[in-house]
Amino acid sequence: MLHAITCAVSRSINECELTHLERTPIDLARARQQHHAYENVLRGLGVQVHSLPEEPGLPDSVFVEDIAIVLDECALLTRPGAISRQAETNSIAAALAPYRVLYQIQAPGTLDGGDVLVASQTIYAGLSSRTNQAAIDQLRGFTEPHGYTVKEVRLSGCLHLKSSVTLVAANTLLVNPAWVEPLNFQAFKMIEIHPSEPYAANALLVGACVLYQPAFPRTRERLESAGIHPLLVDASELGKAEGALTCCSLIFSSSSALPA
Ligand code: CIR
Repeated sequence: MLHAITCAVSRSINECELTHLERTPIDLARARQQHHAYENVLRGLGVQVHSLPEEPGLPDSVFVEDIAIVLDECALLTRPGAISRQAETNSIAAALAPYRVLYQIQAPGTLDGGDVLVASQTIYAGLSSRTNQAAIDQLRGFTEPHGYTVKEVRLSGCLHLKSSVTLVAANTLLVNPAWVEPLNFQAFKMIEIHPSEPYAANALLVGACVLYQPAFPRTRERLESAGIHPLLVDASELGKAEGALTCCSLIFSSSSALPA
């Protein structure tokens, strides 16, 4: 069974962190409606959604992906690169504790989960304005004993690694080559986004299904030509907070729970 941790959109979302976007007003009711629809699509796929209550004082807390890396063997709580987000770890630690042994990134390391792409036993970690070398070294230390290999990836022009590349099938990546060098991922089949849709590389793979935003029709055509027919989920309001689809959940399997 797959689980997803989500967190309701904060009433303070209009005070969110922004790095590459100009601030524009976010309609809270619309953002919440889109977020509920996202949760319902996950439920429709048979995922058990653990929807955490709103955090009024944490504007970016809907973007739970940044707060933990959940592997089959353990979970790693991050130390988010934006100071305003560091208290988000408290509720996520409590939500994950029944399912995984927890580790945590320590200072001076900072890491956002959006910079971490797990593909089978390889973990790609983006060096970004949020994720530093000290944290990637710690990530390596926590995960290599479990058989993972951590590969560092350089980014330019985007917030997180998963703004520029995500999995759309076990062996296929959707990539924006303007933001990340595709040669980093030579083991994969690669679909490039349409250059007119720079934010189009963030898709959410859940089991064998791909969730995708209707805002990127030209890239969607490329997915469909490759035999990938996504379920459409609109996250345009959260996009104004520089979030996308992967950011809004932590998805993991319960088959590897804590040792008895
Ligand atoms: C931030 O800047 O931290 C939030 N406003 C957006 C985070 C989006 N998260 C993600 O892409 N994983």
